[in-house]
Amino acid sequence: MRNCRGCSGKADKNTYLKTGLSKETMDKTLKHPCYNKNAHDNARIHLPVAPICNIKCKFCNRKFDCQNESRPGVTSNLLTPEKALNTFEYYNSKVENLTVMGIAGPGDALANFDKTKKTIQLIRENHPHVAICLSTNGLLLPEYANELNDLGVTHLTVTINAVDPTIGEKVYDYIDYKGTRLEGIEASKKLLENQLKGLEILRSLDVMCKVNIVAIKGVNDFHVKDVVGKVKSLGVTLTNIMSLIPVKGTAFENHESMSKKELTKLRRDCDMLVTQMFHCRQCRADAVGKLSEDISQAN
Ligand code: CLF
Ligand code: SF4
Repeated sequence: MRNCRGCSGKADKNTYLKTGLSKETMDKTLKHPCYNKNAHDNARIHLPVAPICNIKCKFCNRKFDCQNESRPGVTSNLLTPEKALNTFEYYNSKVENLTVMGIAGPGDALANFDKTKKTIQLIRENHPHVAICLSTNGLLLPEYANELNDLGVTHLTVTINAVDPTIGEKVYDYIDYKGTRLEGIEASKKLLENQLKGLEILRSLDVMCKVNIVAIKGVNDFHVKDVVGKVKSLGVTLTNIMSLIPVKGTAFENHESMSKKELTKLRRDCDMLVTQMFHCRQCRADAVGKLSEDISQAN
């Protein structure tokens, strides 16, 4: 069985050769600053074309960017797919080594599938050498995984905050799925089912994936290792644990965040199971530049 492959900062070309991915995807991974920490001179751009979300995480205030991938703070400007292409071209002429186009909100990339699809098509047609990277909560992943592969998506992040629905219901308020709103445990069960099914499908495709986990003290932090173990059993080889950022107007607005030390310890513990990302910047849904140097607010 082929794995849903991730890679790590430790990985080199020989590592990727074992993955079963195409040479094109392997080459793009080597130039992806999130998937390969040695690619720190490469830049990525997030094109904020996806305003809607189909779930409600209890830590999310929809005035801000999706916290499952991005740091909250300010609302990103929204772009149409055509404006997104113009924005890409503007920055492509200014930023060296712009090798990745990501869609990371401000809502969910797949909950806005038409806009996401059009944006991917425009970038692929005009800039085929750029890696196409999406992040999603995974609710619609079983429905779209094959089409994403056909569209040329090379990298995909699924955020999974719990693999036990009784813990999941403490993280998620509801999901909107196929015209029905599910709440509580029913919501977290269906979300988890689709996230895992989506990862299963990705195993057979030419898409490198990682799993993000938002660690919330006393809610799911003690369970993060279980999440990492579960996704490892599905072939995932790179996970990214991020600390909750408390946001005003949410159930967790006064919740204590993990300290840097606690986060590093959790990442190190989980690194024994699956390679961890230690260099995530929890960037904005409209971030541009190297991970260490977001220039989105400078222009
Ligand atoms: Fe963007 Fe995410 Fe793709 Fe990277 S970010 S969609 S995988 S191109 Fe990277 Fe930013 Fe961390 Fe995300 S540093 S928040 S992991
Ligand atoms: Fe908010 Fe992202 Fe959760 Fe949607 S998936 S509710 S945008 S944090």
